[in-house]
Amino acid sequence: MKSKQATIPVIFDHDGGIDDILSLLLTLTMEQVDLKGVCITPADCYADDALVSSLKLLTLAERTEVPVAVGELVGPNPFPPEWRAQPRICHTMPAMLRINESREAVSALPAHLWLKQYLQDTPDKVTMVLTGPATNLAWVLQHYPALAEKLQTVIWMGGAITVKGNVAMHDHNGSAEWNAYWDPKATQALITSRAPLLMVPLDATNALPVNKAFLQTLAHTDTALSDLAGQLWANTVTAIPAYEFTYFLWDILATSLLGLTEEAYSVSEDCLQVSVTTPNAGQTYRCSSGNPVRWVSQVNPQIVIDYVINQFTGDHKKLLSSQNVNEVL
Ligand code: AGV
Ligand code: CA
Repeated sequence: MKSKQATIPVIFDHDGGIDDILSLLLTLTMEQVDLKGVCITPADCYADDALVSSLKLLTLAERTEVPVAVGELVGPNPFPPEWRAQPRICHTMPAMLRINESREAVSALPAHLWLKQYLQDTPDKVTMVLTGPATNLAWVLQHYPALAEKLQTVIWMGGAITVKGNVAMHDHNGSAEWNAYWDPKATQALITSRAPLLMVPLDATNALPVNKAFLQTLAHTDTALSDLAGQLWANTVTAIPAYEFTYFLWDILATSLLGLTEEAYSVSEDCLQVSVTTPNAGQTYRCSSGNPVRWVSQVNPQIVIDYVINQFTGDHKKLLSSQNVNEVL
């Protein structure tokens, strides 16, 4: 990864969950990130909600020229409707309702075709951050494998390699992570592709629960931006099934890799395989031969938490400085 000072062109493909929306907000606080486009995968959300929330945040950050493309490809294993409905809250909170979102840069193309076109046209390599299933990028890599050369790094939140998964379905043995399970063939296509992948699996994110201590620390920074983030996170504490802090910094960790220094995490490299059949569809497991894949195996939780809270405090940033947020909100 480039140094923190260099500009990183980034395409952000998310699936509209509350932490996906928080992750988009996080990228907008990063001065080194040059956001080139936002793709939406209609997985852990309903696409309309994800679109409105994305547009509101881009409007807030005065980045209304950033293209947003809505995905139309879907995986075979849908997310529970209760989870998909939950993120509507993101654009229904007063602070978000007050933002009059611009629709000027909504793409007429579905996300997979917009992404193909962007990669074909760009002379420069781009980093992708995927915080949902890899369906859009997998389609591009399957139909246009040479476009892998346009990718600097693909950071993907997904998979569970040496730990148990988080899928609890009647026909599943619990070994898969949800983003990998939603579209197991896309997961397989990504992992076996020539794309320079850096996976962020549950192995890494399990060390980062969104607990009361984290929310309390964020709340005490007491800025307009940290309040917006804290209110979004507050809506996750009733996440089904546990009703208490079952959320983790899943997508947030993946996004933070754009800004974290290497002391914050360690990377392993292994050959990985993906199951595409029951009862372990979407399981990502190590094997003895195949394509080596880099994955984040450990994090220093305190460094990650300090980084995230500092970004959301916002008073040292030009974009989304506390003052700016107060004016817009
Ligand atoms: O498996 C983690 C992924 C992340 O991309 N998502 C949520 C994050 O956006 C699926 C998920 C797992 N458990 C969930 C999830 C829960 N309790 N509620 C909503 N989504
Ligand atoms: Ca997600």
